[in-house]
Amino acid sequence: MHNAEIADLFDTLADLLEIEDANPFRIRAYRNAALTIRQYARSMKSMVDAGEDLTELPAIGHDLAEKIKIIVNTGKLPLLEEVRSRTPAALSDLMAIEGLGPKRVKILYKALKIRSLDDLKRKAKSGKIRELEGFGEKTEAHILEHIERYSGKEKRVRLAAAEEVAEGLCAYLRGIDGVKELAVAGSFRRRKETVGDLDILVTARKDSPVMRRFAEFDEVAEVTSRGNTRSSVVLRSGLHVDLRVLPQVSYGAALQYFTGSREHNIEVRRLAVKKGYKINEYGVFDGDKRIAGKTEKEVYATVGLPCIEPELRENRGEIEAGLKGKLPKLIELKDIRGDLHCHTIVTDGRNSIEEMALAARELGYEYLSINDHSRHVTVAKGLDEKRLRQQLAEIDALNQELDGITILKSIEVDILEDGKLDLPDSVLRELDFTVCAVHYKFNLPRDRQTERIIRAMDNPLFTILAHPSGRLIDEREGYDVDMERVMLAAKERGCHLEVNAQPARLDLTDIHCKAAREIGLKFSIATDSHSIAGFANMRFGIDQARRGWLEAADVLNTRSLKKLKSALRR
Ligand code: DGT
Ligand code: CA
Ligand code: CA
Repeated sequence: MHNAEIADLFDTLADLLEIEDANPFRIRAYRNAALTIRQYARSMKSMVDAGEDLTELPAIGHDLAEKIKIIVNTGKLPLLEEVRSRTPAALSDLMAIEGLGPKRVKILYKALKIRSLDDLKRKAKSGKIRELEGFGEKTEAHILEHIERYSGKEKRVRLAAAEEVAEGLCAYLRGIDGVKELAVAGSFRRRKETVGDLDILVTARKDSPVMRRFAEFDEVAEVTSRGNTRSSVVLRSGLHVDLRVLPQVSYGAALQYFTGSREHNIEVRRLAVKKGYKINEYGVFDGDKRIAGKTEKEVYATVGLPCIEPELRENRGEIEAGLKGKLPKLIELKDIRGDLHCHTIVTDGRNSIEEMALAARELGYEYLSINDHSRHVTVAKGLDEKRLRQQLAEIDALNQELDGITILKSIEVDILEDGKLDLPDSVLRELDFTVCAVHYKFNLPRDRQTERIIRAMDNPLFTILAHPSGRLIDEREGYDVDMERVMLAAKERGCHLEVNAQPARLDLTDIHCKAAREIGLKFSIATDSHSIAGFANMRFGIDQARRGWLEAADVLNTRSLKKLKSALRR
């Protein structure tokens, strides 16, 4: 049992109890325990095996310590089984729908008596969902779309996890005799935060055994279909993979078609039809004549478009922008000059300030800010004023000593429930800038959560709002907040937003990123690293930012140190 699995059990328990209207304090206790366990550096199992006292961990009392022991020893949480036995099994299916947390599932369960996905689908189709408070037409459409997807029983996988699987598989396929070109298309290529399945395209010599060998890949659990040009398998990890073998003349057309999104392709086809052409995965045709197909670029050119970056292909305005020659020049990883959010061993990280700084220098960064937690957050050892000052002195000393990297003084300071920041202005004023975050009281009503954040921004020492929605992909819904109001308030006050690059966060979302850019906000793309290994996540933040149409100029940490400092001043 890994910590993440133990944490999942407690989170599931909390979700079900919330649906049952159990005591909110109890629910909170289980959620806090899950949080502690998930981010704890040592494994619960090793601590239990060594007979260590788990009650020393934050948020873990005797009762929870006992439950953890039972989980470690039996793999099960009896209380969860009990609660499960008295609630419909479909509740966890409902909860698995993106955007439906316990709060909304509870409403569906209580108000509409929904007991299964089929129930939900029927009610959504008859327009009953939109009438519920806090739902609306958009959510209803979203729910339907997801049920259709889930009915193929595929589970969405985080991009970073899919990538690990894809790397091994692609290396294997590339090594097969006669394979020429290979690409992973679909949502993976669009760098969507989760993928439903992998869509792999290859071109190969006629006699290549690629199809046979694909089915023989080590990690294949089941071959669901097999043909000469297309096969599908399910891997042991649960990920579905489609492989298509294409003629070279169609490679670009297929890449375009299978990269999608479907919504984007519909618009591209509309343009082709307007010009009297036919477009499909084999090429663009004028009558019987293929006029494009080898490369994506020539496919787009036939409909009067430049080659649109895969991350933009969501039919969110890229077609219009492309026709007008107004596509953004998207940010790239190499534009990044430093990281503006990381933790050290002083709070819940694993490395010292110096180790973090040296690793950042190794990456070619000009600067790195240190953003340990303030005291209110549930991690142990949050900084108070005195310990923050000690850290600042250490940073001064390191800056004297180290060449080639500047350590910036910062913090990840909690936004308290009343909108105050967790440390006095007198010490915050000594920092280069602040990163401010909501870590608790996720369940405030929308208005109060929104007010809380805006009040915090009223403080002129507030610089960047960290992981603005608070969601964890696949684990936890964000808090309920009016993001547009938060964005407008940030703009008015000269505050900035973070694009958190942790694969489980990717927060801001792509859509919010784009909206914020349109408002004129600036962004920090930051890894929130808890060890030097975490810096490698920057590229996932870049992916998300690109999906949000960001250019280098929109992003603070593409600037030189001097320009960064002036941009961070309010
Ligand atoms: P996913 O797998 O759910 O994360 O999302 P995608 O975008 O990878 O979707 P998938 O795997 O169903 O199909 C891959 C691409 O193939 C999709 O983005 C667009 C294209 N495609 C699939 N079916 C259709 C279709 O019926 N019409 C059009 N125009 N394109 C399609
Ligand atoms: Ca796919
Ligand atoms: Ca597919």
